[in-house]
Amino acid sequence: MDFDLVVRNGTVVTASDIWESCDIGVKDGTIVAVGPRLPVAPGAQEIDAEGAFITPGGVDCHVHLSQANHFLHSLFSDSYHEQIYEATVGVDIDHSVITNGVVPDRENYVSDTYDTGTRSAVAGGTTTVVTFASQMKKDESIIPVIEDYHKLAKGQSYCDYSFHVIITNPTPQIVENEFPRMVDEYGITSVKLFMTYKPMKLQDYQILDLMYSARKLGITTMVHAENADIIDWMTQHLEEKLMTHPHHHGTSRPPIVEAEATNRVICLAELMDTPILLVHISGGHATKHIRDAQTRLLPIYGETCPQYMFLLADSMRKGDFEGAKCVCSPPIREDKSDQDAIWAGVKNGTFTIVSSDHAPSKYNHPNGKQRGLQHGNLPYGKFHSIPNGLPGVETRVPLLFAGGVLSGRISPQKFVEVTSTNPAKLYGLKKKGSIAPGFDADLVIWYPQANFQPFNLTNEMLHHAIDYTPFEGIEFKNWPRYTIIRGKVVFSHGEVVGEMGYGQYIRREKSLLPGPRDVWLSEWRP
Ligand code: DUC
Ligand code: ZN
Ligand code: ZN
Repeated sequence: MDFDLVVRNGTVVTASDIWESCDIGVKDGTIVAVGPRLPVAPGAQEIDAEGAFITPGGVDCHVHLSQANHFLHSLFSDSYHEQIYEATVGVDIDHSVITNGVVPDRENYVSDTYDTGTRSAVAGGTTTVVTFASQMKKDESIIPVIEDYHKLAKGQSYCDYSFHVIITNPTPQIVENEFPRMVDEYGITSVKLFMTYKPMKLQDYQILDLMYSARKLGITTMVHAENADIIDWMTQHLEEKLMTHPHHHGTSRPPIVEAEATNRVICLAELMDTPILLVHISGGHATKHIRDAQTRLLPIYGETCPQYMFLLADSMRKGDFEGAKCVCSPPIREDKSDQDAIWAGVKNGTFTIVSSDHAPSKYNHPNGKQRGLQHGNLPYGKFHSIPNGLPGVETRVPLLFAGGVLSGRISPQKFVEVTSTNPAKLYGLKKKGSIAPGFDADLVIWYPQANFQPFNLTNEMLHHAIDYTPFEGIEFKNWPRYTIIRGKVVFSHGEVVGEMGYGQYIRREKSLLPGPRDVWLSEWRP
């Protein structure tokens, strides 16, 4: 048969099945055959998987790239400090330091751009990322924002990519006129809203405005659910008691903060009969609200992240300030019972997807985590000034594989479902997320288990532009040996061998998962 590439003798895993001694035939970047002992014409490239697992390339649908400056700064803990509000609201993202997608002065840039972030992605077995284009000025049209992100990403990406749009002000102009263009012209079928952070948060009324239009257009709404007022109130009162060490970021946002907002937005979605995804869920209480809604057959989806599965709040207690490395929102939880509930939610299907929420800022950078030390002279700084977020795009897939599958917590099929198949289905990436004829040949070939020498992760092993990893020291019992995108090897034996610019922009379809049900809470209809 006329293949360009044949991957031989793998243990091929999909979200439903495992086939041993299986070959995969690829032509023009697409999988065209899956089966034992495929016949190969001379000239085709062959890769021997030596019996190892082959899984679909990772699809990470929660990645922040080139959002460094004002965006990350606006993700301070919800401070009541008006000067921070004023410093961030209404300010455009400072893209001026990026020229044609490139940061000339990498040392001085605080986060990952499309080149470094996607290089890191492929080195960890992720073949598609969906990143965020963010409306920052309150009255900003989203069309130039989308164009802006296209310029940042074009020619810069090692893997395939698409965008969600963050909406900070759903004006009638945006939801009625620009949402249809977003879907039709740009192939963007999802938006994210925040219920917290002063510069970003929407009132319930605005959330309904957004959902009304999202429902009509088949858009999936992603929600950052935390109760802003509780966080503000707690932050102020903790500060008065000088309880500002990084770990008090968690004190200011106990699980009920997430649970209340999760329940509230589920109610809004039920009223509007529209599908939502609760992003980066961290606690058992919120997980239960999502589970209950799903049991009532509402189209409510859940996302969690490796930091909530593998870390606990003691990671924020390290040293005077080192805990800042693990400050993210929602916070990593104190109680093992929350972590257990997250794992249970992955196993029982409450969590549709596991994403990285890669939203890094450097630790040793004045505009990175060190901002937390800039106010007052406390050795442990102030948690509310620490930019929120962690790096994790490279570690997500290997962590779930090693710490999930190889440790016996989840099956290989469940691993594929939450890291690849479901993200692709939820966000309308029709040719991604499985190993079957017609799908893009996006593959991860793992090491044969018997040959793999376990190692403890250090940041130097990673390919991002960030000076730390929150997963430092964790043992990995396997790692992607090859990452293949559309039939081309882009990562092999620890080396990124793909080219910047190989990654393509992917226009997305509407979600392939269940949507509106036409079930209403009153006589009202949209
Ligand atoms: N929300 C995100 O989705 N990412 C980074 C921080 C945050 O609050
Ligand atoms: Zn968020
Ligand atoms: Zn995020």
